[in-house]
Amino acid sequence: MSQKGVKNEKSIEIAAQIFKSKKPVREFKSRCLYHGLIINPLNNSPIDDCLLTIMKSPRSYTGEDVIEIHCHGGSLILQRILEAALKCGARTAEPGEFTKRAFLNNKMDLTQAEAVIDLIQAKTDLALDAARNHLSGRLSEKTNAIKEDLVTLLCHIEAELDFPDEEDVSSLSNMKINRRIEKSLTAIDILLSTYDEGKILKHGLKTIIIGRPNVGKSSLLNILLKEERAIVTPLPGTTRDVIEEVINIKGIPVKLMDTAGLRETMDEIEEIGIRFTMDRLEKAQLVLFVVDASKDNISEDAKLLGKINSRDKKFIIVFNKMDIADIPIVAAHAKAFLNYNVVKISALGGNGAEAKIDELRNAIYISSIGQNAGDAQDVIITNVRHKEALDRAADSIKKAQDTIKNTLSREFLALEIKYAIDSLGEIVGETTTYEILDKIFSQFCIGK
Ligand SMILES: Nc1nc2c(ncn2[C@@H]2O[C@H](COP(=O)(O)OP(=O)(O)OP(=O)(O)O)[C@@H](O)[C@H]2O)c(=O)[nH]1
Ligand SMILES: [Mg+2]
Repeated sequence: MSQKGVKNEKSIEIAAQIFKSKKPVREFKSRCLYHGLIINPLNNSPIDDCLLTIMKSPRSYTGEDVIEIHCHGGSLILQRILEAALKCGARTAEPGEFTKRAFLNNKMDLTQAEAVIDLIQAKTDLALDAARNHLSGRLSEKTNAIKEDLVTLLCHIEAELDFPDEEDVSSLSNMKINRRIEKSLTAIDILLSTYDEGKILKHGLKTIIIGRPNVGKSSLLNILLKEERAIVTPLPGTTRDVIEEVINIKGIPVKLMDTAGLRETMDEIEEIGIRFTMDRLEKAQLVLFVVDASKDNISEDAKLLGKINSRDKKFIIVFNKMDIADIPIVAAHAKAFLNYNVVKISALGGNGAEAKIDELRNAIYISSIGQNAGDAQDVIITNVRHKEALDRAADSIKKAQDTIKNTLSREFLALEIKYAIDSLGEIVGETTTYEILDKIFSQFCIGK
C-alpha cells in the first residue's frame, strides 16, 4: 500500500489542555501512568479524577502518539470527558479506525487487522483461538512462505527469459518447475480445506430441527438449551413460528431452529409456519430429523425424509420418546434409516436421558467439523476474502501447470505465477485496493 504512515500529532496537545497534574503533560514519559484531573477547557472546572498514559509513537497500537484516559465509570463522566476532548480539536473515531491506522502504519498486516474484528465478535473459545492464531500472524506466515517459494521460482524463470544465453542462469526443466508449483498448490489446498470448519466457527452451524408434528422437536430444543424456550403441548401443530437460539457445543456455535411440524394442513397459520420451515431448511447445514420412536408406524416419517433429503446437508435422525418406545419396534424402525446416523434420545429428560443428549451433542459436533476439529495449533481459514484469494491463487497455479502441459512459451507460465503471487499478496494486504480496505474496516462496529 502506498498510503502508509498516517500521522496524528495533536493527541498530546489536546491532552495537555484537558489534563491537569503536578507535571506538565508534555513532560510525561511514554507508557507511564500519571494521576491528575480532567478539566473542562472552557472554565477549568474539574470533571473527574483520572489516570492518563501516553504511548508515544512508534510504540503504540496505531504507531502514532496515543493517549489513554482511565476515568471513573458512568456514562455522564464519559460524555463530559469526550466533550472536553472534542472542544480541543479531537474527533470521534470511525468504525475500525484505530486498527486501520495500525495497518496503514505497518503495525500489523491485513490478516491481523481482520483478526481484531473476529476476536471482538467471537462467540466461542474455538472461534477465539482461530482469531488469536490469525492475530499472532500465523496465517500471514503460511501465505508468505508459499508466496516466497513462488517468487523465487518466478525470478529464476524470468532470469532465464531475460538472459537466455547467460551461463550463470541454470536452466530449469519442466519437471522441476512442475514439482515446485505442485508443492505450492498442495500448501494452498491444505489451507483451503480448513474453510468449511472456519466458516462454521465464524458464522455458526445452521441447524434445523425438523419432523412431523408432535414428535418432540420443541422439547428437543428446550433440552439442548436447558431452558423452557419453546411451547410444548400434546397437541400436534403447536409451533408455528421458527424459534432460533444459539448453543455452544464444545466451542462450535450451533444455531438451532425449531420449526413447525410438517404435514398437510387446512390451518392457514400452520401452513405459513410450514412455509417458513421449508425456507429455513434450504439455508440449513445440518438437519436434526426428529422421529417419534414410540409410534408403531413410521413410514410417513421415512417418506417425509425422502422428500426433504438433499446432498448438500448433513442429517442426523433423532429417535425421540425412547422412554415409552418398544425396543423390537424401534429395531424395525431403524431399518428405514439404515444409511443415516441415528441417535436415540428422550427429550422429556430424566432417567439417564442426559447421557443420550450428550451423545447427540457429540454427533452434532462430529458431523459439523469432523473428529480433528479444534486444534488451536492449526491455522484455520475463517474469512471468505482469504478463501477467495486462495482460490484465485490455486486457479493461477493450475493454469501455470497447463502452460507447461501445452508446451506454451515460458512467458505465459511466468504470467500465471505472477497472478498467483498477487492473489497471495492480497491476503496480507500488499496488493489490496482502497475499496476493499474500506469494506473490511467498516465491519467494525466500534472505534477499535
Ligand atoms: N414420553 C415422552 N414424551 C415426549 C418426549 N418428548 C416430547 N414429548 C411429548 O410430546 C408432546 C409433543 O412435544 P413437542 O415438543 O411439543 O413436539 P413438537 O414436535 O414440537 O410438536 P409441534 O410443534 O406440534 O410440531 C408433548 O406432550 C411432550 O411432552 C419424550 O422424549 N418422551
Ligand atoms: Mg413444536
